[in-house]
Amino acid sequence: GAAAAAAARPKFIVNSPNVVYTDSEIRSKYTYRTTEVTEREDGVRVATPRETVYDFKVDTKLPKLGVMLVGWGGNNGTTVTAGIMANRRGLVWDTRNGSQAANYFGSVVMGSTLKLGNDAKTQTDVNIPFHDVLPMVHPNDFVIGGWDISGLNLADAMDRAKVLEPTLKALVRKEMAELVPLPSIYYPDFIAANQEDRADNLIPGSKACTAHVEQIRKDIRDFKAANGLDKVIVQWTANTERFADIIPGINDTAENLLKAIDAGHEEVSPSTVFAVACILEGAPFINGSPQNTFVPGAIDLAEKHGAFIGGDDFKSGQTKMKSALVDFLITAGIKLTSIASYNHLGNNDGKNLSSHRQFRSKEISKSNVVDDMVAANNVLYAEGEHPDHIVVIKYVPAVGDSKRAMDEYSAEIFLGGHQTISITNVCEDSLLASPLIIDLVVIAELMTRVQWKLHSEGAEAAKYKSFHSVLSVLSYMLKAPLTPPGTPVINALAKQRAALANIFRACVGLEPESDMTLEHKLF
Ligand code: NAI
Ligand code: DG6
Repeated sequence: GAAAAAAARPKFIVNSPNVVYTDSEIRSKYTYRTTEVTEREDGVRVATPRETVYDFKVDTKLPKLGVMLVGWGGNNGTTVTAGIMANRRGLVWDTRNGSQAANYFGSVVMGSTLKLGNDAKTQTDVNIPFHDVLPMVHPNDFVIGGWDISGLNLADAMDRAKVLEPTLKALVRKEMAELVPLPSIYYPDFIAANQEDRADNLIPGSKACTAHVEQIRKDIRDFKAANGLDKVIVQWTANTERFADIIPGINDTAENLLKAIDAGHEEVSPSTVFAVACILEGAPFINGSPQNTFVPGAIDLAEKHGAFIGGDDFKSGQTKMKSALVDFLITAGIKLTSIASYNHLGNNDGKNLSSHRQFRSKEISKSNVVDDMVAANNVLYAEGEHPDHIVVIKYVPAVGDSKRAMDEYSAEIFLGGHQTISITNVCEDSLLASPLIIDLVVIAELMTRVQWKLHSEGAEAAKYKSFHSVLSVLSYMLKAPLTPPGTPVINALAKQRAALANIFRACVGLEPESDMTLEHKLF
């Protein structure tokens, strides 16, 4: 609300000639250092340090921010909404283990810190909340709305989800009951047939059309106007859809995609229609499910409109662990030889994924997450060699939202020895995903306020531009990170987090955190 109106006061000041603070901006001059590698004729590699000097500019005025969720009445939608309400109101509720206060555990932005530097006197680390590195919207200030093909109000929908403690539900019930999802678009072929009985809140029409795009755009504009918002970010947390076929002439270019929608082509999914509407409306759109919402035509359209998109598929539990553990094993020089990942869960997501085509989308996003780590280690793996990797998901209604994930990793160690690691991960799926939904919104919003130019382009304000439309900086939160066409995908969790932290450090003119700590080694 009111807190969001003024430019946020920085929580620390960078004392450097390269950093300038104005009433509405932080400007920094930043030298990006890389290493260029070439190969000589005799096969010897030559590594040459390179420098590029950038100017960054961050608009420090925080917008009044709207968040619209597609699939608002689902387990994630209701949980994140109630969770933010609980935090905003500072709620404390009774549980069988005593009283529990609202918190933002599991959110990188709200629950983690980063090292700012060393204390001048003691040389010990000074850590700050991640949220303070740059001015970021506080999730308590989000205005939340959205769409669902099920018309239940959010109080009844949270009962259906069976995620939250009854004592917490009692405290938010009245406010939740006032929230009712907008009707949505439903093309039955894209989600499991077993979802049909909840589809009672629909915009008429069962295939893509321009009227659907226009209705969603209007919904965004109306939500913005009704709540006096400066900006809206839209996130798909609706059912996993099947993959759409990529068809030349239909969804391969922006122009063809728009024509295909207009012609009612059956291969355009609801999530792509939402993406197109958001791109045309200038609302950043993030896909939290695994399907290929961002067909080439959608990416092309985003680039043409300079609109921000991000995806795919929240990386919450098993895969997050995998992208940390596999990175550890392979960078430790241990040869991972197989991963067998079993999941069973009993929520509506599990029900939808019990249908083969929707499972296949999830199988793909869960399976590609180790490729970059394997490819990077040409000591352990020959060209094209890959560990065995299987992903199994089964629907077991009785366990509800409490997802069970069981993983067995096997590896080859010194002199032909074997190491087998088994992990069982049990937790409420939506309590892991909700903080990611928050992080994706906060970071995507921040990225709309960051601009850059080459320092050599001079002081002209007009030269500043935005980051690429595809926000790969969101990769940490996503299982199958979408990256600008032709650029590498990074799945390793530590690298993803370092990119996030170091890009934000660069925006305030600080060097990346190298973890060399020479100050504690050379004296
Ligand atoms: P859910 O099934 O409880 O919620 C999905 C909601 O989307 C339902 O309320 C459904 O009625 C609605 N819906 C379906 N099609 C729609 C459409 N075209 N327009 C508007 N609403 C529509 O599922 P949950 O657990 O909330 O998960 C949501 C998505 O997030 C799933 O695709 C899931 O695979 C994905 N995801 C969840 C993670 C987690 O940890 N919970 C992690 C990674 C991804
Ligand atoms: C079964 O795996 C259901 C899925 O929707 C997952 O729970 C979700 O994708 C989370 O995946 P992960 O691998 O990050 O735990």
